[in-house]
Amino acid sequence: MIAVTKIDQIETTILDIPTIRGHVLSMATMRTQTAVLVTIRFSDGSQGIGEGTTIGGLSYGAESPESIQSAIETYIAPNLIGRDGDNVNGAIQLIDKLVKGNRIAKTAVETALWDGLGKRLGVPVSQLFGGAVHDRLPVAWTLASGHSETDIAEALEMIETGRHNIFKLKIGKRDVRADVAHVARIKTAVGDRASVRVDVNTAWSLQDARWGLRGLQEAGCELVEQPVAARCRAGMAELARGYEIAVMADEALNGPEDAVEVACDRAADVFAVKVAQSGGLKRAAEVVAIGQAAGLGLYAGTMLETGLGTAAALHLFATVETLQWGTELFGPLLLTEDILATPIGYRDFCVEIPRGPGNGIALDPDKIDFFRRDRGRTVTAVAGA
Ligand code: MUC
Ligand code: MG
Repeated sequence: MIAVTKIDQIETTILDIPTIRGHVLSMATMRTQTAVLVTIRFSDGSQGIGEGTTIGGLSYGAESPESIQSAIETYIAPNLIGRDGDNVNGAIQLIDKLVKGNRIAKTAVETALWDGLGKRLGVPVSQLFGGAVHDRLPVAWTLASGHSETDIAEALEMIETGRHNIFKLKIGKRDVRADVAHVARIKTAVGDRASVRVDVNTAWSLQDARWGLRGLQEAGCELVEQPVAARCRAGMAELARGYEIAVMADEALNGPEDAVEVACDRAADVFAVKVAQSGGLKRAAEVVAIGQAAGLGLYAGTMLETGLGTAAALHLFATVETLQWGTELFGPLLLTEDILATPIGYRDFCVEIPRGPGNGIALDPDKIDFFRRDRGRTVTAVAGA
């Protein structure tokens, strides 16, 4: 009889880590990033770790760090304890049946399961998804200090040091014409040495967006991310049809079902595929497949995860044949401290895919102790269950 590796224990830990500068988004200014870490212990002594992270508390989406933790502790973990840890698909299907929404909470648990399975098999997570076809990927940086001059200085330094030559500017907080002028100043300063994109995080009305897209494309900006509300698919389709600048869906994409609707409505030229927003690596792979089949461009998005969630995402995106718009998997670089024992490599305008079993990374226990909000909370197998 083959011994089953059971899920014994699931522990969640909230970390609050300061950012290197204020990160000004249309809906919030981030000075701290909060990550929910999940550690799963299996009956053979192995472990898997995962991360569920959102942006700006509840200002970005419906899940908060605290709701992610409580969804895992109250509704997900008790249903997984005692189950086969090697059957990740079985766990995903069970949790999808029992828990609606809560995609980020599901992501944290699912990525820990893949990490555990990869470690037990001695293979990287990318191999569980069919194998990596890249060992590094282009990586954008987000300019979001709130000031054009500071952003320009930051961009020029990134170009000089070979860190980034793709910049995403966070706009939508100011008047649309002031935002266009800000983007034009930065594009003029970087010239042909870098490409410039913007993320409006849903802040514009359709009317604002018409002005905005015209001005942005004249300024040499190549892509606009989620200019209008997530539910405004008809507006996104009008903008995608009406202007040369590429229109990318982000907040509109919560998993494969949304991906089908956005693709059918031609409500974007590009998908920003976020693992957390998709509901995990498997669902993100499905969003990728839908985008590919619909002939859309692909971009690997981020919820500004620490090195842990970033590594998990890198393993999936390393398996994707073409990411026409690259990645923005720079999350660890926005934090004052890296929580990994060995940080992910960023050089030559690229991010390197970590090597080794599972996610190919290890946490630095001192950093975890330092940044944890409170003591780890644990759901353990009940004797006899
Ligand atoms: C978003 O909306 O894409 C990604 C990069 C960044 O700076 O913020 C995020 C969120
Ligand atoms: Mg976005």
